[in-house]
Amino acid sequence: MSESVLLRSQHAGVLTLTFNRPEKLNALNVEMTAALLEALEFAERERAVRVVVLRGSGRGFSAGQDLEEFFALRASSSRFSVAEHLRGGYNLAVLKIRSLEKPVIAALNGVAAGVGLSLALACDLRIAGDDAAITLGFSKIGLIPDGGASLFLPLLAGFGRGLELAWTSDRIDAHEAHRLGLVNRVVTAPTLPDEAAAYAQSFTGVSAAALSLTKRAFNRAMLPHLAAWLDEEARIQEEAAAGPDLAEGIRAFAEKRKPAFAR
Ligand code: T3D
Repeated sequence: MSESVLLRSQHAGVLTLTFNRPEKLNALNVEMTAALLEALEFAERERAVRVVVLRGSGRGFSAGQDLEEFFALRASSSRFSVAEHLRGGYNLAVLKIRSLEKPVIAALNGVAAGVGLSLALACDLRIAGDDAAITLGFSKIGLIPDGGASLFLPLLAGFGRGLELAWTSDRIDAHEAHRLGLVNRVVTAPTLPDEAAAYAQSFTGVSAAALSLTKRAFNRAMLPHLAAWLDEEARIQEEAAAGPDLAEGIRAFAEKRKPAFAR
């Protein structure tokens, strides 16, 4: 039997979920997204789970949507809709991360890109190894930041810097991400697993009611229209995906060259 694409481990109130497709830099596919949703639902139900940590195995957190799978899905049916793909997968995961009334912490090792980064930005807190590298990546394939990144990125980094990162897909390191407010803490790369566990553990000593009600209050204050925005973001992504740049962007990625966009 093949190993699970999402590993679960639970210790002293902390549920750790590990993206596990290291050979693909933990690129997200339908199976992994479904497993993530199921694990978040488990975390919601299970009283013994006080904090959730999301991490990646191997040398990265996640490289975003699996472009090979995405290409195959698009090719498999003329009725394939990017908006529906987002609404039925990543957007549900983002909504679940936000509605889960327990801290959800992303532990960033190596690269976080595309919708992998979006999921990290939707988490409550982020701790990064000093080997972490962040890149939006969407613009390189003619897309807009999705999975809530068009909201969480400007919220955390500010409008101008967020827009610049989204447009350029510039790769920034952990210290720059910290300076911009995209991550809460930076630790040396080898210590990340232990530091993330200790960080998560520290919240098990805080009143669970205070944690959950504070998260609810922040959500209501800052993200009152999250569900509606994710829906609209998906609609705009559909528009982006309808142009010729997406196909060229994906081809260029597969051929390991720079894209040559038509316009
Ligand atoms: O409907 C919808 O859901 C649309 C939603 C889209 C959401 C998105 O996430 S769009 C953005 C998708 N992600 C990207 O465009 C990022 C693509 N990856 C990269 O740009 C680079 O891999 C990284 C900057 C992330 C890391 O670069 P590097 O040099 O450290 O690693 P690498 O050599 O490029 O990648 C290592 C392997 O992982 C490589 O495979 P190989 O050649 O060794 O067999 C590479 O092809 C594979 N890989 C990396 N990213 C993806 C991937 N395979 C599939 N999908 C990927 N996203």
